[in-house]
Amino acid sequence: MSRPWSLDTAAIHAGQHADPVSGAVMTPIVLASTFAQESPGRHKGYEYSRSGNPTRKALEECAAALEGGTQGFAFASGLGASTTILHTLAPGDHLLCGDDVYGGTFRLLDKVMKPLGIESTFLDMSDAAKVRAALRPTTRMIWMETPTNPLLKVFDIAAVAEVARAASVPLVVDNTFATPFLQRPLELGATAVVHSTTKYLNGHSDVVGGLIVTADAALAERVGFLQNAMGAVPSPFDCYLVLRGLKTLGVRMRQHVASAQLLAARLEEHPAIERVLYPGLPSHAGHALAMRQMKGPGGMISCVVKGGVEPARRMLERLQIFACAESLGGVESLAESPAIMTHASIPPEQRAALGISDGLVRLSVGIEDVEDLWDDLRAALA
Ligand code: P1T
Repeated sequence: MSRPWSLDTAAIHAGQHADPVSGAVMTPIVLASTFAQESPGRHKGYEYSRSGNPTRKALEECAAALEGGTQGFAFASGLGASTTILHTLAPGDHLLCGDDVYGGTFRLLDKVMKPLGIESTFLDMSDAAKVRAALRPTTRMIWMETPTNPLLKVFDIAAVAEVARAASVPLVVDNTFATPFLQRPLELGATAVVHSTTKYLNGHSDVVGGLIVTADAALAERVGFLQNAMGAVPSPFDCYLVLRGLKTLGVRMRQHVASAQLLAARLEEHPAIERVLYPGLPSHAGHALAMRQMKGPGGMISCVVKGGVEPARRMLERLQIFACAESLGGVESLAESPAIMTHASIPPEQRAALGISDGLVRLSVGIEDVEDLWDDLRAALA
């Protein structure tokens, strides 16, 4: 075939082959921790399951195809993936990070990497010139989420990638919120993509996992070494579940986007809501960029409930279909308070400076019937 597979086809077939022994069309879950060698050092490509596992390999190849990279690496959690790629840095290195990131990523940089001698500067990356100005002679990595968690800011990947390229520094994009169906950072010049597969890629809220994908051979070699040397690898069963979830990523994302778009527009009109943050709304500061950079504005909505923390808490208590829970990206709808839950590890002054107010509610719009979801939101806000 001359044309490369579209993402819907790659999600179902890339890295996956009928089992040569039985003909099974689904990737077997190979639970073996170790693999027999014909003679010491002579084997079928697998020695020990931390170093490599056939089920994991299928997931890694599928993820690499979806992101347009050459190599994928699977991890036991999104933070496991982040921790591993951050260990390509050395003491004395500096990292530039987008100012709005998952609370756990902030905590990893501030409480784990900083004591190891890797300092981070957090800044709004809306203006690539400010990113350039913030570079230090010791800057060795630029990191961003877009859309960001939880404020759904949209940053220009190509513009920041150009700054990174000129400085010979890798740009790492956490593509968890967008997924490769909506945004392909490597095509826009990013060096690597990281994911929490816990979210949309698995999509069913029954796995904690992570991924790194890159097309940079030197980085891939280093990450492959660290994956084995640091050992934050996922179980074969979890790899199987993510691989299974990936098959429906396209259909799920189309529904997440359609439903979120409708609910965001209705919430914006609701008298109990002060502000809606959703890249698909013309009122959003990053709307034009999102329309250009993404195939759809995603399934996440953040909104500020009028009156602050107490009305927001009441809303979260009253919701019936939306579960009040951390995480996102599953088929079921979730709602949460970033200030109390996912971003509590960010100091209150910093949260306030960023605009993560106590009345902020983050919605992960699932694929239930959208009118049922709207009735649920309306009743909770009444
Ligand atoms: O939870 P884990 O699989 O380790 O992934 C961490 C992570 C990384 N990047 C982004 C953008 C994330 O949102 C997360 C995890 N986030 C949540 C649990 C949350 O509710 O926001």
